[in-house]
This record gives sequence, structure tokens and C-alpha cells, in this order.
Amino acid sequence: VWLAMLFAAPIATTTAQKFAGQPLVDHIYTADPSAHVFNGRIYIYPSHDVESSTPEDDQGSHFDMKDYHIISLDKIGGKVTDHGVALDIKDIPWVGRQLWAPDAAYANNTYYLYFPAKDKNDVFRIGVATSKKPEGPFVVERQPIAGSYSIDPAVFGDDDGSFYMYFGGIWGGQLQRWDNNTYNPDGQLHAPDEQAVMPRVVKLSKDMKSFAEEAKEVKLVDQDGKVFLEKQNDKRFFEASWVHKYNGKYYFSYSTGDTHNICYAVGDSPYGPFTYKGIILNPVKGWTNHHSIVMFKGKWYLFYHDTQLSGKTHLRNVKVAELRHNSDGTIQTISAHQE
Ligand code: FUB
Repeated sequence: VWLAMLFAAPIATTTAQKFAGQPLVDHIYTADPSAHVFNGRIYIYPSHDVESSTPEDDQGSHFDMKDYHIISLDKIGGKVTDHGVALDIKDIPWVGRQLWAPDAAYANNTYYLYFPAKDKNDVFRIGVATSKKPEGPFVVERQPIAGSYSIDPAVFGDDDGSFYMYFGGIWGGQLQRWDNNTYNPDGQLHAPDEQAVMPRVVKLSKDMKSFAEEAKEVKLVDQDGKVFLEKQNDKRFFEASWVHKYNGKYYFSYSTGDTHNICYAVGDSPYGPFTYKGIILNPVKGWTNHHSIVMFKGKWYLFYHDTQLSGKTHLRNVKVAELRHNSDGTIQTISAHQE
């Protein structure tokens, strides 16, 4: 028994220290972690960052990812499993380049992987792939989802069995090129005093592979009910949508991009409007900030990334921190930045 305790103690300590703000895996670079609980286990659907010869630019061309790996763990602070390649760019007929931030959902006894990528014309679309297992491998649909565009799909399953996809990202995510779901290759961000470009929401069909309706704008408003203006870049939407439900309210969280915050806004319907409440995660190391929020065994967790392992903005590592709601429903701000 003593011998067992001698060996057990250091292992437990190492695991706890690793969990405290440390990368969940360090053998590959991972980012944009979309976490879900399936079969009592946490599955994380991240981007798989890789070094590439593509030079850095304002369009994010240096985020030149080529496959997805799903990672999982059965307890926070426990062993993390990398399930290997779940989907490879070479198996996706419609994609030209850049597999960006994915998400997943479970319905119809099937796991669905949703992912944004540039098509052969360099226009971002959203694809879907299916598997009977949460970790894949996934079999991809031959075309992107009809009517889809831009980046960062986040799929939220409501209590009544409906699923909604939130998506969009400005600048390199191309959302400014879409007005009324119509593509304009020259589309620009709005003028500073005009309404900011808003994320989109759309209900998914029962088959989970198509939109049940036209995508709509998600209205993000301040405490006075006024929509955010383009110039309010400390609060306006940039990318990285996520929705979780807490005490019957819908929490829409997102990245402010060039001001690097993860903020949140609360509403009474999955379609919004969502009223701004504050910052969930202060800026992290690296330019991008992207997260997900999930409840596991009665506690809420924030999954996020930074660049601790590489010091390079396009080579990120995912992490987790506990997230706390206050009694009035607001969320305590997390500062995870480490020098
Ligand atoms: O990982 C590529 C892009 O960087 C994501 O789609 C954005 O949300 C940002 O994290």
C-alpha cells in the first residue's frame, strides 16, 4: 500500500499542475476548441494548427490547416487522448485550403462535424461530415452546406430538440462580403458610425446537413437596446460564436478580434437579440481568442487557446479553466494571460 501511495502521489500532483492553465496537449498544436460532452466524456473539436510556408497577411492565410484531430478526456485534469486524423483536406472534394474552427453535434444516432474552409474560388463555406463515433473518422458530404458562408460554425442544441448554427467572422472570415445572404466579392465593413456587421444564425433541418431557413442576422445590442456600431470594436462581433443556455437564458459569446476579448450577451430566444453583459476572457497570448463553454459533472468550463508553446500566433494550444456564473446570471471574467 505504501509503495502504491508513493507512486500515486506525484502522478496526481503532475496532472493537477498540468491542468492549471497548461496546454491540454503538446504533441500537436491545437486551437479554437469546441467542447461537448458525449457519453459522459468531454470531446474537443479543435483546429489543428501547423507550420506552413504561407506568409502571414491580414486575411489569415498563415492559418493554413489541413486536417482535424479530435481530443477527449474523461475528467478535467485527467489524461487527454488524441484520436488521430478525423478528417483530411485531401478527402474533401470542394475545399481549396484552410480548415478553420470546427464544431460538432449529435442527433439521429450520428455525430456531425461542421467545419469552415475556403472553396476552390477562395470563398469560405461551411461543410459537414458524419460519423457513428464522436471521435470520427468522419465521412464528408461532397458539397458545402447550401446557403452557408464565412467561418466559425457553432451548433447549439436547444431543449426542444431544435439545432441552430451560429456562424461568421469579419476581415479574413469574409462575413463583410455577404449582405442578405448574397455574395459581393467587394463587400466592405460598414462605416464607423453604422451598425457593425452581425453574426448569423440559422435553424438546421432534421437531417442536420442543411439549413431549414434563410440565415438571419444576430442582433447584439448594448444595455439601451442599441445595436453595436462598427467603431465599437471593444464590444462588436468579430468571430468565434458560441451559445450556451443557463437558467433558461441564451448566452451568446464571441471574440472581438482586433481587441482580443471574449465577450458575452444574453437573450430570451436562440435568435436573439442578445444584450451585452461583459467580458468572459481577457486577451490571451497570441492575436486570436476563441473559446467554448460546456457544463461537465455540474461545473461549467471555458475551453480556450493561447500561444504558450510556440510564441507564434498561428501555432496555438488549447487550455481549460473553470467558468463561474454569479447569482444574477452574469459571468466572472477570467484572466488567463501568462508571461
Ligand atoms: O483558426 C483559424 C481562425 O482563427 C478561426 O476560425 C478564428 O476564430 C481564429 O481563431
